[in-house]
Amino acid sequence: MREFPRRRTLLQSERQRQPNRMNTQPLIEHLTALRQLALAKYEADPLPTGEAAREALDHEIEAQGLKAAVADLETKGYAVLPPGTVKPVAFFDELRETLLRLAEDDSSRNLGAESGLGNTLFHLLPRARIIEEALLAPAPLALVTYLLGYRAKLSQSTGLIKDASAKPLALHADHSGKIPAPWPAVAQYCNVTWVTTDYTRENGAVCVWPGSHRFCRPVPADLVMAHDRDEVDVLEVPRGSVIVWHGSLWHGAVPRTTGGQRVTLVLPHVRDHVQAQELYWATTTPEMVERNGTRFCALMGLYSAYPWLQDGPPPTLALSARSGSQFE
Ligand SMILES: O=C(O)CCC(=O)C(=O)O
Ligand SMILES: [Fe+2]
Repeated sequence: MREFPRRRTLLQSERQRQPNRMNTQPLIEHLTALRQLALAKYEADPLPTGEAAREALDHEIEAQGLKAAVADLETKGYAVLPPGTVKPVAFFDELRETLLRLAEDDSSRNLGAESGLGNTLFHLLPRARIIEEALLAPAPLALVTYLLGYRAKLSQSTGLIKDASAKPLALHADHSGKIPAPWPAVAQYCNVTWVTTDYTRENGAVCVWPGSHRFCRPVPADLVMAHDRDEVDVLEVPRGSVIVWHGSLWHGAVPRTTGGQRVTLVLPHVRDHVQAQELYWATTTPEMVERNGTRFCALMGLYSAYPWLQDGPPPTLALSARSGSQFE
């Protein structure tokens, strides 16, 4: 007896909410249009699947001279691509100037000086074409493929600008706070760091605990400020270098003790099934898809099985990583 009026009240309040309910049609149309374009790209130039993915990657590694870098990823958990191997140093200079210009007019909610990350600029890809060029640079992209497969997605495009007072960045693994431990041996997340100002100890370089990606565990609380331990190496690498690391690698940054700025572009990626930190399909335009290839569409998440709205699973569903191959 008392149930009936209560249900009515619920229905009424639901109806009252209806006028304010978000109209998802424009989102559905945006995503469908992007996926249709991405589908056409895929039909013209498909991504490898299953065992063919491993073979295609082997060829890329060979052709680009990345065998030593791959060995470093396996044994140390990171690899450094030295100046001149990814892009000319002038490209890194342009990248630095772009990041500094973008910082003048940036709405990112800053993480604060205490975080050790410095002035942090988020979601830069739509803001400058040079970020797109960096994203598609073949050598680091091949290492991303090695760690996360051909359907890896861009997770963040972030500028880090550290001034003279930048604090140390606590040792951590990028899988921390994202994936429950023990972590699988196969990376779920990887970091591609573009070094646009020399990394020295004084300049607050990144430091790493080589081999720690094999621990498959977060950094224990008593080691998060262990930057000075013997096991930790400071990566003193010149501007023009790119560093790639496995999401389980323990790393941080030493404090800055010199003037000027340390300027870095960070392009973390995730596996197909992992949610990217930034919502790339929302800012991906048809023009961006048109001017790029299949790989770019994958990086934007356009072949991922998810997300969907009332329209249900996308027409690209069968193109997501499905075979179980770690390189797919
Ligand atoms: O460049 C740095 O200070 C390290 C940033 C970091 O930990 C990361 O990008 O994962
Ligand atoms: Fe990190």
